[in-house]
Amino acid sequence: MVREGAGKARILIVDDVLAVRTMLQHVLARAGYSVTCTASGVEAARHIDAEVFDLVLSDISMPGLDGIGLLRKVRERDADLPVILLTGVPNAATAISAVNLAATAYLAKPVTAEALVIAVQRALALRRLLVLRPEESACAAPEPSPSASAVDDLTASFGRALEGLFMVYQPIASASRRTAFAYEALVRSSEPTMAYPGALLDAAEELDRLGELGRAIRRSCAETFVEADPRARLFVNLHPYDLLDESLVDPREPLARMASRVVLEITDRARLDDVSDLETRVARLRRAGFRIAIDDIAAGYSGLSSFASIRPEFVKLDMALIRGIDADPTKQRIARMLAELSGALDIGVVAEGVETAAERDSLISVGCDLFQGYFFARPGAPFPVPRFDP
Ligand code: G
Ligand code: MN
Repeated sequence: MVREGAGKARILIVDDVLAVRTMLQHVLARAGYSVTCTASGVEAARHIDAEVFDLVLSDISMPGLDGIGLLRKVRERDADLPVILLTGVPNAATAISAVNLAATAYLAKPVTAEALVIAVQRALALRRLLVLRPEESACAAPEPSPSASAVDDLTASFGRALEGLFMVYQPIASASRRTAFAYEALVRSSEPTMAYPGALLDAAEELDRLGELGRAIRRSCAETFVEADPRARLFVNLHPYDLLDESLVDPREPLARMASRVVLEITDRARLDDVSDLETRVARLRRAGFRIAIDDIAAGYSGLSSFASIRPEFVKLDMALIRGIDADPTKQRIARMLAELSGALDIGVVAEGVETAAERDSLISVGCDLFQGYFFARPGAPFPVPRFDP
């Protein structure tokens, strides 16, 4: 789990509740980290003064120095040390402080062992990116190469997939205005083995043709979208690779020409860690007139580091957080916190994957207004009309 050669990453755990501390220690030690446990913010601050850590994992509400106070102390000494905050009571006030003090993640308890380890791995990967010299990062083992005939087959299918490429659209509905605020474009292909984005993107990646696929998608979007209601926006998914493609901001490209109506979605799930100078690249997209959405903000890992570094105009809540939210108080608290945090930062919130009226109503009651999901409309030919009743 922990990279060879880098030594064991050192993690400082801070929680005033013994049972939680023990659980965190157990999970992270089993994942291969070197773990130090402390029971208070004050004790943790003393450790940080005396020793070197690679990551701090801290509870927020603790007597004496709380998690936010500890984070502030950490930032006075070290601008980049990853800090993951954990809380049983997610709320906008602590989330805003966490963003402003550049916490790496803000996790709501109870957190699963898997989500915790993923958050820790991501935080450490971000840190590595900041401190690594380029020659050190180029040491991954080469992947076995597929046979020549397999590559030929894939090339042929991918060629057919590009020829048969088309876009479907799913409305993003405003419940208060009862209109389609925007449409998300989703790629499809008439080539049966690559009908959906997963297989299509895998093939493009395998064949090193992601740039070509991205440009074909953007052209197809622009062609169709000229027929949409001029007030509607267009949400378009980007692959992290597209961030490196100059054609995205080339004013001769059709999508760039309609940039003021376009919101580019960058997924919080993808390996954004791989994209160097993400902030500079995002700034270029903004100068070209695009707006930015962070896609797939997840239930376990709320991507606070991307809130802070990208400052998106929109965030999209992942359907894992939406599914069954009407019967799940923890999900409601997280969604409320994200809606309040976004409101305070002037970020629009889109709840994705809404399938029932009960999910919709629960989301309205925690402060959401923009919705996407089968309840409103399935993705379809341009342009499906959202339903609002019952
Ligand atoms: O990763 P991204 O958020 O772009 O994915 C959107 C995908 O989610 C699309 O493939 C779309 O078909 C699917 N989707 C949209 N609405 C719903 C929904 O209400 N339920 C489910 N299960 N999937 C949905
Ligand atoms: Mn999307």
